[in-house]
Amino acid sequence: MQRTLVLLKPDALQRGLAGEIISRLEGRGLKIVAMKMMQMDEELAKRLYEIHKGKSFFQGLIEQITSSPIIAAVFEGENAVELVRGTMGETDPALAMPGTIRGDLALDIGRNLIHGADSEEIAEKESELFFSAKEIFRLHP
Ligand code: DAT
Ligand code: MG
Repeated sequence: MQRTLVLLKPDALQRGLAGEIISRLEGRGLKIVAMKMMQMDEELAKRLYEIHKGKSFFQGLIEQITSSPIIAAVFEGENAVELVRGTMGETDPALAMPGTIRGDLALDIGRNLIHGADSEEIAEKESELFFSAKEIFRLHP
């Protein structure tokens, strides 16, 4: 069983798409094991997107993700990292396949609705940025 970090970005909440996105992930068999609504500060955003530091879109990315509240969640399931990434679709909604969250619902690359960790190792690091060990639950104790 794998766990992965998911963020519903500001545009997801502003457009009233949180339920739809969560429903699509649950529909793939993924289960919520942690969830919170919060507004990210610049420090957290820069830690999350550290690997993109120096890229042309970095500043805009930090501004967008801190502009308004998000929902952070940890989803659990077989192959959760890949399953979430596949359900999200490509980074650029113009290239994302129909049937994916971004392909069906996102407007453009700067407003692509959802973040998902892209490896198991990164997922663990990212989950620790948003949740303490006590905030991540076991569904079948
Ligand atoms: P993903 O979110 O699919 O993991 P990423 O890690 O490559 O994509 O980039 C993180 C975010 O940065 C992405 O969701 C949107 C933004 N971004 C990436 N490439 C961009 C670009 N060329 N122009 C504008 N924003 C971009
Ligand atoms: Mg990424």
